[in-house]
Amino acid sequence: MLEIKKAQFVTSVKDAADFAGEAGKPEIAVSGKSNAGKSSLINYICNNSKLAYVSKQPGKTRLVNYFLLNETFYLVDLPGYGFAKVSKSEKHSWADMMEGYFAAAKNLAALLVLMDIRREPSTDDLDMINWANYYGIPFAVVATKADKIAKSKRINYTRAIQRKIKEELGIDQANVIAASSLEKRGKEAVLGYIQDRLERIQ
Ligand SMILES: Nc1nc2c(ncn2[C@@H]2O[C@H](COP(=O)(O)OP(=O)(O)O)[C@@H](O)[C@H]2O)c(=O)[nH]1
Ligand SMILES: [Mg+2]
Repeated sequence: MLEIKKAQFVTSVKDAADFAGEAGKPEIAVSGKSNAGKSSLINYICNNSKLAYVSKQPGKTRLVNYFLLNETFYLVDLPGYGFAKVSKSEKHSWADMMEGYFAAAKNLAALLVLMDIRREPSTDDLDMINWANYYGIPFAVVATKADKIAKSKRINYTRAIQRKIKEELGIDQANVIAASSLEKRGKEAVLGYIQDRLERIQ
Protein backbone atom coordinates (compact mmCIF):
# COMPACT_ATOMS: atom_id res chain seq x y z
CA MET A 1 0.00 0.00 0.00
CA LEU A 2 1.33 3.38 -1.07
CA GLU A 3 1.84 5.70 1.86
CA ILE A 4 2.86 9.32 1.57
CA LYS A 5 5.82 9.73 3.89
CA LYS A 6 7.12 12.97 2.45
CA ALA A 7 5.33 15.74 0.57
CA GLN A 8 7.15 18.87 -0.52
CA PHE A 9 5.88 21.92 -2.36
CA VAL A 10 8.18 22.44 -5.34
CA THR A 11 6.95 25.37 -7.41
CA SER A 12 4.02 27.30 -8.87
CA VAL A 13 4.06 28.23 -12.52
CA LYS A 14 1.72 30.12 -14.79
CA ASP A 15 2.45 27.98 -17.77
CA ALA A 16 2.99 24.24 -17.43
CA ALA A 17 5.65 24.43 -20.12
CA ASP A 18 7.73 26.47 -17.64
CA PHE A 19 8.36 23.51 -15.40
CA ALA A 20 10.09 20.40 -16.56
CA GLY A 21 10.33 18.11 -13.57
CA GLU A 22 13.31 15.93 -12.89
CA ALA A 23 13.62 13.56 -15.79
CA GLY A 24 11.80 10.32 -15.38
CA LYS A 25 9.60 11.34 -12.47
CA PRO A 26 5.95 10.65 -13.24
CA GLU A 27 3.11 13.08 -12.58
CA ILE A 28 -0.40 12.68 -11.28
CA ALA A 29 -2.56 15.69 -12.15
CA VAL A 30 -5.44 16.86 -9.98
CA SER A 31 -8.19 18.92 -11.59
CA GLY A 32 -11.67 20.09 -10.70
CA LYS A 33 -14.03 22.97 -10.46
CA SER A 34 -13.05 25.71 -8.03
CA ASN A 35 -14.27 24.71 -4.58
CA ALA A 36 -14.57 21.01 -5.48
CA GLY A 37 -12.23 20.18 -2.61
CA LYS A 38 -8.90 19.85 -4.43
CA SER A 39 -6.67 21.47 -1.85
CA SER A 40 -8.42 19.60 0.98
CA LEU A 41 -7.95 16.26 -0.77
CA ILE A 42 -4.27 16.96 -1.48
CA ASN A 43 -3.73 17.81 2.18
CA TYR A 44 -5.64 14.73 3.29
CA ILE A 45 -3.82 12.22 1.13
CA CYS A 46 -0.46 13.82 2.01
CA ASN A 47 -1.21 13.87 5.77
CA ASN A 48 -0.37 17.56 5.88
CA SER A 49 -3.10 20.04 6.67
CA LYS A 50 -1.02 22.97 5.49
CA LEU A 51 0.43 21.71 2.23
CA ALA A 52 -2.10 23.11 -0.25
CA TYR A 53 -4.00 26.22 0.59
CA VAL A 54 -7.65 25.49 1.42
CA SER A 55 -9.44 28.55 0.21
CA LYS A 56 -12.77 29.91 1.23
CA GLN A 57 -12.71 32.23 -1.76
CA PRO A 58 -12.75 30.10 -4.87
CA GLY A 59 -11.10 30.81 -8.16
CA LYS A 60 -8.09 32.74 -6.97
CA THR A 61 -5.43 30.34 -8.05
CA ARG A 62 -4.59 30.41 -11.71
CA LEU A 63 -1.32 28.62 -11.25
CA VAL A 64 -0.10 25.08 -11.67
CA ASN A 65 1.33 23.88 -8.34
CA TYR A 66 3.82 21.04 -8.17
CA PHE A 67 4.30 18.86 -5.11
CA LEU A 68 6.92 16.14 -4.90
CA LEU A 69 5.69 13.06 -3.05
CA ASN A 70 8.00 10.48 -1.47
CA GLU A 71 10.69 12.00 -3.69
CA THR A 72 9.38 9.78 -6.47
CA PHE A 73 6.45 11.44 -8.24
CA TYR A 74 4.80 14.83 -8.69
CA LEU A 75 1.27 15.66 -7.70
CA VAL A 76 0.19 18.52 -9.95
CA ASP A 77 -2.53 20.82 -8.69
CA LEU A 78 -4.15 22.32 -11.79
CA PRO A 79 -6.07 25.60 -11.66
CA GLY A 80 -9.73 25.23 -10.75
CA TYR A 81 -12.28 25.82 -13.46
CA GLY A 82 -15.90 26.84 -13.75
CA PHE A 83 -15.63 29.91 -11.59
CA ALA A 84 -18.69 31.98 -12.49
CA LYS A 85 -16.88 35.33 -12.56
CA VAL A 86 -14.20 34.30 -15.00
CA SER A 87 -14.37 36.39 -18.16
CA LYS A 88 -14.51 34.87 -21.63
CA SER A 89 -10.90 35.72 -22.36
CA GLU A 90 -9.79 34.19 -19.07
CA LYS A 91 -11.75 31.05 -19.87
CA HIS A 92 -9.97 30.91 -23.17
CA SER A 93 -6.57 31.20 -21.54
CA TRP A 94 -7.54 28.45 -19.10
CA ALA A 95 -8.33 26.13 -22.00
CA ASP A 96 -5.02 27.10 -23.64
CA MET A 97 -3.22 26.36 -20.41
CA MET A 98 -4.82 22.93 -20.07
CA GLU A 99 -4.03 22.01 -23.65
CA GLY A 100 -0.50 23.25 -23.07
CA TYR A 101 -0.27 21.17 -19.92
CA PHE A 102 -1.45 17.96 -21.54
CA ALA A 103 0.84 18.50 -24.49
CA ALA A 104 3.85 19.29 -22.25
CA ALA A 105 3.41 16.69 -19.50
CA LYS A 106 5.34 13.82 -20.95
CA ASN A 107 5.27 11.70 -17.80
CA LEU A 108 1.62 12.14 -16.95
CA ALA A 109 0.54 8.85 -15.38
CA ALA A 110 -3.06 9.79 -14.62
CA LEU A 111 -5.55 12.57 -14.15
CA LEU A 112 -7.83 12.85 -11.14
CA VAL A 113 -11.01 14.80 -11.85
CA LEU A 114 -12.57 15.97 -8.61
CA MET A 115 -16.24 16.77 -8.40
CA ASP A 116 -18.73 17.24 -5.62
CA ILE A 117 -20.49 13.90 -5.14
CA ARG A 118 -23.88 15.65 -5.02
CA ARG A 119 -23.58 17.27 -8.45
CA GLU A 120 -23.86 16.02 -11.98
CA PRO A 121 -20.61 16.33 -13.92
CA SER A 122 -20.50 19.81 -15.49
CA THR A 123 -19.55 20.63 -19.07
CA ASP A 124 -16.11 21.61 -17.77
CA ASP A 125 -15.73 18.28 -15.93
CA LEU A 126 -16.71 16.42 -19.08
CA ASP A 127 -14.32 18.54 -21.18
CA MET A 128 -11.52 17.64 -18.78
CA ILE A 129 -12.26 13.93 -19.12
CA ASN A 130 -12.53 14.29 -22.86
CA TRP A 131 -9.09 15.90 -23.02
CA ALA A 132 -7.58 13.10 -20.97
CA ASN A 133 -9.21 10.59 -23.24
CA TYR A 134 -7.96 12.38 -26.34
CA TYR A 135 -4.40 12.38 -25.02
CA GLY A 136 -4.69 8.76 -23.89
CA ILE A 137 -4.27 9.61 -20.21
CA PRO A 138 -6.02 7.34 -17.71
CA PHE A 139 -8.38 9.18 -15.39
CA ALA A 140 -10.39 8.60 -12.26
CA VAL A 141 -13.16 10.75 -10.87
CA VAL A 142 -12.91 11.51 -7.17
CA ALA A 143 -16.40 12.26 -5.87
CA THR A 144 -15.61 14.67 -3.03
CA LYS A 145 -17.51 15.75 0.09
CA ALA A 146 -19.06 12.28 0.41
CA ASP A 147 -19.85 13.18 4.02
CA LYS A 148 -22.71 15.28 2.67
CA ILE A 149 -24.53 12.10 1.64
CA ALA A 150 -25.70 9.27 3.90
CA LYS A 151 -23.25 6.36 3.72
CA SER A 152 -25.83 3.98 2.32
CA LYS A 153 -26.58 6.34 -0.58
CA ARG A 154 -23.05 7.14 -1.68
CA ILE A 155 -22.91 4.26 -4.13
CA ASN A 156 -25.99 5.61 -5.93
CA TYR A 157 -24.33 8.98 -6.35
CA THR A 158 -21.10 7.54 -7.71
CA ARG A 159 -23.14 5.44 -10.13
CA ALA A 160 -25.05 8.53 -11.28
CA ILE A 161 -21.71 10.18 -12.12
CA GLN A 162 -20.63 7.05 -14.01
CA ARG A 163 -23.89 6.99 -15.92
CA LYS A 164 -23.58 10.61 -16.98
CA ILE A 165 -20.01 10.04 -18.22
CA LYS A 166 -21.24 7.09 -20.24
CA GLU A 167 -24.20 9.03 -21.65
CA GLU A 168 -22.20 12.12 -22.56
CA LEU A 169 -18.85 10.68 -23.58
CA GLY A 170 -19.53 7.01 -24.26
CA ILE A 171 -16.97 5.96 -21.66
CA ASP A 172 -18.15 2.83 -19.90
CA GLN A 173 -17.45 2.05 -16.23
CA ALA A 174 -15.44 5.16 -15.44
CA ASN A 175 -13.56 4.79 -12.19
CA VAL A 176 -15.39 6.90 -9.59
CA ILE A 177 -14.02 6.99 -6.04
CA ALA A 178 -16.08 8.47 -3.22
CA ALA A 179 -13.97 10.49 -0.78
CA SER A 180 -14.33 12.84 2.14
CA SER A 181 -11.44 14.92 3.42
CA LEU A 182 -13.61 15.91 6.35
CA GLU A 183 -14.42 12.35 7.44
CA LYS A 184 -11.05 11.10 6.22
CA ARG A 185 -12.44 8.53 3.88
CA GLY A 186 -11.29 7.43 0.46
CA LYS A 187 -7.55 7.89 0.88
CA GLU A 188 -6.75 4.19 0.45
CA ALA A 189 -8.77 4.03 -2.77
CA VAL A 190 -7.21 7.21 -4.19
CA LEU A 191 -3.67 6.15 -3.27
CA GLY A 192 -4.37 2.62 -4.55
CA TYR A 193 -5.39 4.09 -7.89
CA ILE A 194 -2.30 6.34 -7.99
CA GLN A 195 -0.01 3.44 -7.14
CA ASP A 196 -1.56 1.33 -9.84
CA ARG A 197 -1.02 4.04 -12.46
CA LEU A 198 2.56 4.70 -11.33
CA GLU A 199 3.40 1.01 -11.60
CA ARG A 200 2.02 0.84 -15.12
CA ILE A 201 3.95 3.80 -16.47
CA GLN A 202 7.35 2.39 -15.46
N1 LIG B 1 -18.06 18.79 3.98
C1 LIG B 1 -16.90 18.81 3.32
N2 LIG B 1 -16.37 19.98 2.92
C2 LIG B 1 -15.21 19.98 2.24
C3 LIG B 1 -14.53 18.76 1.94
N3 LIG B 1 -13.43 19.07 1.24
C4 LIG B 1 -13.41 20.40 1.11
N4 LIG B 1 -14.48 20.96 1.70
C5 LIG B 1 -14.79 22.41 1.80
O1 LIG B 1 -15.02 22.93 0.50
C6 LIG B 1 -14.45 24.23 0.35
C7 LIG B 1 -13.44 24.24 -0.80
O2 LIG B 1 -12.37 23.36 -0.49
P1 LIG B 1 -10.94 23.49 -1.20
O3 LIG B 1 -10.17 22.29 -0.78
O4 LIG B 1 -10.34 24.83 -0.97
O5 LIG B 1 -11.38 23.36 -2.73
P2 LIG B 1 -10.54 23.71 -4.06
O6 LIG B 1 -10.99 25.09 -4.48
O7 LIG B 1 -11.01 22.69 -5.05
O8 LIG B 1 -9.09 23.60 -3.75
C8 LIG B 1 -13.82 24.57 1.71
O9 LIG B 1 -14.73 25.33 2.44
C9 LIG B 1 -13.59 23.19 2.33
O10 LIG B 1 -13.60 23.23 3.73
C10 LIG B 1 -15.11 17.53 2.39
O11 LIG B 1 -14.60 16.42 2.20
N5 LIG B 1 -16.30 17.62 3.07
MG1 LIG C 1 -7.53 24.97 -3.98
